[in-house]
Amino acid sequence: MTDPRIPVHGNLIDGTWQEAMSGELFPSTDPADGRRVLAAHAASGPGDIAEAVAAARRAQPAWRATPAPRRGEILFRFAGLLAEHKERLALQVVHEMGKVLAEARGDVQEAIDIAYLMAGEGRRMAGETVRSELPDKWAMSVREPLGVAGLITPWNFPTAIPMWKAMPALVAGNTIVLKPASATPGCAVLLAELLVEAGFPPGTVNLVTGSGEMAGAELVDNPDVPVISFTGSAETGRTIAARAGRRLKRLSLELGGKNAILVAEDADLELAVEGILWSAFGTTGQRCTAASRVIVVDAVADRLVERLVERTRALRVGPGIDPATEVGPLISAAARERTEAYLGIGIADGARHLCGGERPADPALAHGWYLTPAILDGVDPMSRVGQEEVFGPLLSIIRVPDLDAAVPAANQVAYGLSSSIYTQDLATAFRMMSALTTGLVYVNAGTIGAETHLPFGGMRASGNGHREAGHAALDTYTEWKAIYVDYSGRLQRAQIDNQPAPGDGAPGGRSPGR
Ligand code: UN1
Repeated sequence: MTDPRIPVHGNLIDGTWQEAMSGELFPSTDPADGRRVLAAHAASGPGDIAEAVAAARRAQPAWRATPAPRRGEILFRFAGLLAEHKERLALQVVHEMGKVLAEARGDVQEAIDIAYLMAGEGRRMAGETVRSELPDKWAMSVREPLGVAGLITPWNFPTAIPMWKAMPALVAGNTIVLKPASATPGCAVLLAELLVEAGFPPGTVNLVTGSGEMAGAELVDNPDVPVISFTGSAETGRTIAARAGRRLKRLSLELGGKNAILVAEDADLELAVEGILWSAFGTTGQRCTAASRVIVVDAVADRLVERLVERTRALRVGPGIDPATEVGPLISAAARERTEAYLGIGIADGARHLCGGERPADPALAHGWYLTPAILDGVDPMSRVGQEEVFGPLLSIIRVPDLDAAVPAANQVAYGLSSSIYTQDLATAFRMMSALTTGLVYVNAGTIGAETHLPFGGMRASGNGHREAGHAALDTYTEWKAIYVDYSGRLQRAQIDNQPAPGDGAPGGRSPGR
């Protein structure tokens, strides 16, 4: 990292770029070739976070006082800048995170979409106006920002997910401190530069890079950060929840998934194969929405599996930058080892190994974290590989006699993020839409590909009940204020002055004899 050709990036605090207090740096590397250092980033600690939070806190009253439509205009400008710089950002995503270029463009497009959506919220931000129960009294509700929002984001969508959080937080009048994943700080730096260029005032947007233990933890503990939004593993989510709970913080958690694709006897099997391949091995299986299980009825299982294996074997593994690549590297050596370990656990528990799970022999790929996409058949739904999140290119096939058996198999996991059903029968589709207990349900499409104007999130251990994206995202970053205006000129006592007279027989009225 002493190489002068390696760019060095600091933190954005109060509108200026500065190094970490420790003066230390950490490298970001290319998953396609682990030897390649892309940049050196500020290795921040509690002091840096405290400074960023203080700046965000100072900036918040003026930002809150800026009319929401004006705030929205800055988001709109930012969305335009993102679109203008889309290719540059996408290339950064490819080199830092490893996904293939087409998907990296999709990642940035998702950031653009949420920026435009939330820009519009600046002119909506709806509350309610309702009739008071008393005369000459007006009643309404408005959303209020919480203050400083702490955003802790993952590496798998290094532009989309930080913006899923930053855009609703900002348009609602909060200021932010973003702590991006330590694997993808460079993407966050580019985003921060564009946020500054768009015109967010100094202190409104702060970026602090570093590890979760050193920097993220302080954000969760800092008493001046009333709301934390985190996307990552369920394990880290639990730790954050315990710490944030002690301070009664608002907390939005977006955690793992163990998503299933159900295939009915009447499914269009070719379409199902396409959806399964894309959902299981797109982004190298590193989406919280990735399909990790296929639950197929016996009648079509052999045909489906045969076709799946054939197509999986033909998937091209390679660097994301190569347009021919379909499956890029995993994020790190540890992530590859984790997927390999789950393959071993599945085999040990009695599943049949059908294909994949090898480190490619091609010497050109020797220094990247590559693994060929793998399939296990005959997986017991209650076994470890049938239950635990892998976050890599490993698909488990679960065979069931019929759809009645498929539903409990799909639902009996700790997670509840996404699911899908392939069927050509309308009644089956509607039955499954109701029976599948996940926050996202797809019919005749895979488990991935959520759009930004609908709520995104999962049931059970996939989160803590909050949703990102859509109007629902505002719920994380605002609280309700109910306002009553009494212009009657006299004391009016709700629930007392509007009680039914005794004995008038109306509901709630007391009859004289009692
Ligand atoms: C994630 O996997 O963390 O629906 C987010 C999808 C994407 C977002 C995935 N739009 O797969």
